[in-house]
Amino acid sequence: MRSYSFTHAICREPAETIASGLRAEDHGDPDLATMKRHHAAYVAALRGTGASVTVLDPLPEFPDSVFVEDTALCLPEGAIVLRPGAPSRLGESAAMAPHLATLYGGVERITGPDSFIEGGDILTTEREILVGRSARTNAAGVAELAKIASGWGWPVREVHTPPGVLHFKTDCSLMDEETILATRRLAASGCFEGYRMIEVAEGEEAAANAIRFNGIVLFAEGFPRTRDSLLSRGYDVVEIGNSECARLDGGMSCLSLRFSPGKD
Ligand code: CIR
Repeated sequence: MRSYSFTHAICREPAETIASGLRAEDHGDPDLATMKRHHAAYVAALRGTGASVTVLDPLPEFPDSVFVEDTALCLPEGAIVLRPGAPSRLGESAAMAPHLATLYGGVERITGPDSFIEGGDILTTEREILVGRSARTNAAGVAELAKIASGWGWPVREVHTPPGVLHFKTDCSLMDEETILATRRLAASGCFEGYRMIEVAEGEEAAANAIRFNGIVLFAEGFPRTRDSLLSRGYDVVEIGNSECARLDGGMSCLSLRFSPGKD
């Protein structure tokens, strides 16, 4: 399954400047030592599936650089280096590009000066790529991405990230080739027609940002009703502490790029 079977992942250690990371609302600064502990558990869970996981050195000049997902879209056919819409994060993509170029033998890039797109707004399913327009991802960014990905045979569908929500995937995740976990507000928008839906429990909206990675679902700790609903459907759920990333609007998907270079 190309949408959740992966041979590789890339993560980046949180930097000592993490407390300067972006956030929509201030709930206090993250604690670096706790975040590092959670990050190590996350990396161990990815590695536990047999994938080769590269952990890059911290980049103190970019406080949000632990959230590597926003820098690129990685497909079996190639990697596309993105242009984050947050000005303080633009340079993170350039720092990621050489690592992807080594693994893929080259990369594509979003280049338009007015094109912005972040990986958190991109959900790759088995049959298509959904991209949510948001405060970070604009029409020009989606159009550039669509041109490259459609050349590789991927349908790209533009959808909308709910107002006030950071990224499209803040509110949804792929569980398997036909199933999506989502908040009620996003599921109600109708963008998942044709998929089987699992709604997160009311009051557990932050549980919607999970990741299916090979045989497991990495899932933020602290959302027991949604966790039990996934367990009862047979998913192998691995809970990971997310208290510190959550202070910066981050979740499970943001912490890795997941891919299988060169498979088609
Ligand atoms: C930001 O606001 O850009 C970071 N503090 C959080 C990024 C989370 N990334 C993601 O969900 N893909």
